[in-house]
Amino acid sequence: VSGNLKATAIAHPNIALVKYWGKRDEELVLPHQSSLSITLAPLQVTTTVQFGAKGEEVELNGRPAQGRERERVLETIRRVRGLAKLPGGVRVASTGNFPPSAGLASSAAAFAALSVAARAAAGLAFDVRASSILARLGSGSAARSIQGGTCLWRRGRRRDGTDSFAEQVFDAEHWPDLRLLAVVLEAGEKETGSREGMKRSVETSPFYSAWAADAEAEVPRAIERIRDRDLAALGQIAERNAWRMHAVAMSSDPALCYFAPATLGLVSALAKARNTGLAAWFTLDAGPNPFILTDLRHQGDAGRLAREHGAREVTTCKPGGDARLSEEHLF
Ligand code: 2P0
Repeated sequence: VSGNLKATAIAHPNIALVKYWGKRDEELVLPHQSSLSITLAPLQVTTTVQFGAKGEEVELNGRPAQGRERERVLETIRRVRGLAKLPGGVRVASTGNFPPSAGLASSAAAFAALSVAARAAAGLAFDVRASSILARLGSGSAARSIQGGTCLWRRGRRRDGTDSFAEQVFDAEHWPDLRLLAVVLEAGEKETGSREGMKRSVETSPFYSAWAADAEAEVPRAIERIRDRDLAALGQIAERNAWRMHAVAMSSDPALCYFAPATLGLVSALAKARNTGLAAWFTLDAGPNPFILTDLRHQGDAGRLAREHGAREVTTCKPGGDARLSEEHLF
């Protein structure tokens, strides 16, 4: 891995059950509240980094990265270069096995894979905390994709962010029957990205501080439900946390509504289906495409319900493993 200053890493995205929505420090990507997520297999991003190249070359899904996207990748690279005191240029290539615009948290997997690959290419030892902090600086939710299973991103207290990183609470084998269905109702980029949306909520929602306090208090309760593998109780927490995050978004000025009509249709149908025995709950990030939280026994029925209510695509995910190094370099 070291020696030729090149390394490749693979990381899964994650879905938050208690969500991150709002920064107390935008520069350092420090959240107002802790969040809790499940790492998602088989979705993954593979990234190869090589230091000592000529110039700075960044290729994402087969195309040269442009503008802000390219800049964010190079910021992560420069942090590692500074730590390892490496001269010269860099070459980065990254590819995912799912479309980046489908709302499947691709930035989380991308910055986690980039952080692990860049540190390894620079000859730095693998370190969960350092990797999680580096990933966080690229994109907050990426802090939670360094490890597999259930990950807790503690908000931390320090101004320099050295105590704001994610760690595994339960590994991927803790709950092998858990299923998370990624439901694509609408493809395409959302109008207002998470970064801008959460900033607007912090600055303008009259409910913001209530949101942050409530989410913080939900984290230990959600951890207990996962410990007990209590799907119904966990589903209830996940749904109410998603509703509350969206209530804060909707109460921002101008209002942010990430629901599409089809989102509301599916969410209502899911609530009805639960009355007739379907063990399935939803969660929703900053876009119209929900995830359905269910288990092995109910994944078929939950997937059918999603398709009956407008899903173009349903990808069945389960808890995934840690970000890891690979010998199969992209170049
Ligand atoms: C989450 N989201 O906890 C929440 C729920 C979206 C809704 O983290 O600005 O790409 O790069 O830190 O991590 C998506 O926002 O934002 C996100 P930045 P990020 O997964």
